[in-house]
Amino acid sequence: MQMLRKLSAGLLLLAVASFASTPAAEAAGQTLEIVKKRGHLKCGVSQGLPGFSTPDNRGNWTGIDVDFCKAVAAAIFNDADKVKFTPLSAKERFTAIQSGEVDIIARNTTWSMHRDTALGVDFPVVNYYDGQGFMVRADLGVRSARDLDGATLCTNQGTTTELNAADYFRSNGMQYEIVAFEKADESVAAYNSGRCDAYTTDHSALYAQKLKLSDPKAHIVLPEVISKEPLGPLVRQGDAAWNDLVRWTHYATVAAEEFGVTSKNISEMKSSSNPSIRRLMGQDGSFGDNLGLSKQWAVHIIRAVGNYGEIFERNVGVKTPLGIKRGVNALWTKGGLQYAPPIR
Ligand SMILES: N[C@@H](CCC(=O)N[C@@H](CS)C(=O)NCC(=O)O)C(=O)O
Repeated sequence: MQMLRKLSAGLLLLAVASFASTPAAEAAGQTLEIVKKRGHLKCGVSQGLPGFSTPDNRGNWTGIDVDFCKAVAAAIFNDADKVKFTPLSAKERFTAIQSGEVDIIARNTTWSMHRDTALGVDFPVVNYYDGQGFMVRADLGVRSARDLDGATLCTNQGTTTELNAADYFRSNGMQYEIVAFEKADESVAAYNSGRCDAYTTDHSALYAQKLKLSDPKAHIVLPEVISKEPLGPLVRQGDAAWNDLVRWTHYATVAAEEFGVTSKNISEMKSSSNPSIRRLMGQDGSFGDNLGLSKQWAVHIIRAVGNYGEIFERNVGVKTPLGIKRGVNALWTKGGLQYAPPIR
């Protein structure tokens, strides 16, 4: 009995301690209420990655990940500007979400099993399917990653890149050396100055960082994709409603693209008789209410940032300096992986 009492007291203590030590425990299940009360969303982004999250010289942020947070702000406030951006290094990002410093991170972050299960965070959805690659100076004469035996690689600390490189070189019986910097600009500068033979990171980031080199045309991205890097927003673990809101914010933009709803035709689309479009627009059903939002949540998102295709093309597409093709990020109906579960 004594034993049992001790045990249950111990368990209670453990439960209290683990609740108290849960980062921002008071926010569990209440992130949306806290954000609404505060009047803006706190969004963690990169320290500057063109096409994904980058500030201009007046401090205005743009990019796919920036648009993701703007979309969440639009869904909540019908105002895409109600968001404050916090630049975070790759290493800092997990602590920032765990501690409650930000409500969401949209920072070209790979959803991996370790991160999802061991870091107290959740990955609601993938907003950009990517994979790791290499960039080299064209005059190095290397045209395939298989020619990188003995190379020195520049990369960033706290990213998935080091382990992927280790796996790739080991499984191909190749030698390499890696130099990892905390700040992305340090690794770009080191590569630019010739400190490394290759720069390795996500393919999208290679295209982005290439723009920062003194002579971008003198560098090529090698064809190999050596890993899976499903990039997406992350939230603190333990708030399923917030997780839903973030997930469906992305799916609203994908569904809009599937149905041909754009930021330009959204007003006409509101009177569509297509039942799927009517549900997305909040004309039928109570999908917004179920998320704790207004009926027109998706209209607010699409009006502010557009559908997924518009977001992609505006920030990283073939007409931007990054010049990335839709590839695996095309809609599933066009051979890609972007697929929204039904809104019904
Ligand atoms: N997707 C990978 C890599 C993400 C990453 O941080 N990449 C660096 C290298 S390009 C970066 O985004 N730097 C921009 C910055 O730190 O501002 C991960 O989640 O670990």
